[in-house]
Amino acid sequence: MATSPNENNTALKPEVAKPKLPPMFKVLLLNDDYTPMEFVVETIERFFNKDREQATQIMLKVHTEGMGVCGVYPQDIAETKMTQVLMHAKEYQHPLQCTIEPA
Ligand code: TYC
Repeated sequence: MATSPNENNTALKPEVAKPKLPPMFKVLLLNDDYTPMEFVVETIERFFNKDREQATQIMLKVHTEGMGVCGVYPQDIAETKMTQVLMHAKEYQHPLQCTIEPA
């Protein structure tokens, strides 16, 4: 019997576009007893594109709860922001800590 085309179902299925979202990471600030509140607010404004009010809310959450999320980004951007915050804090000799974790 003549084999019909694609009898074994080997033809490629039409590709359905499935855009893959990159894994996201939270950038967290940690509380400490020494970094001035004003410095933390300015840091959040500068590196996370928040306005004064948003930055103040985040700073107060970190201050009262121990940590808080400044933003959620793809891994390379999250790592860059963490490094920027740590370098900025070091430059001004504040012990402010920043870390990332999977969202
Ligand atoms: N706890 C600090 C203070 O009382 C303020 C502070 C807030 C420090 C947030 C770090 O990530 C931080 N001066």
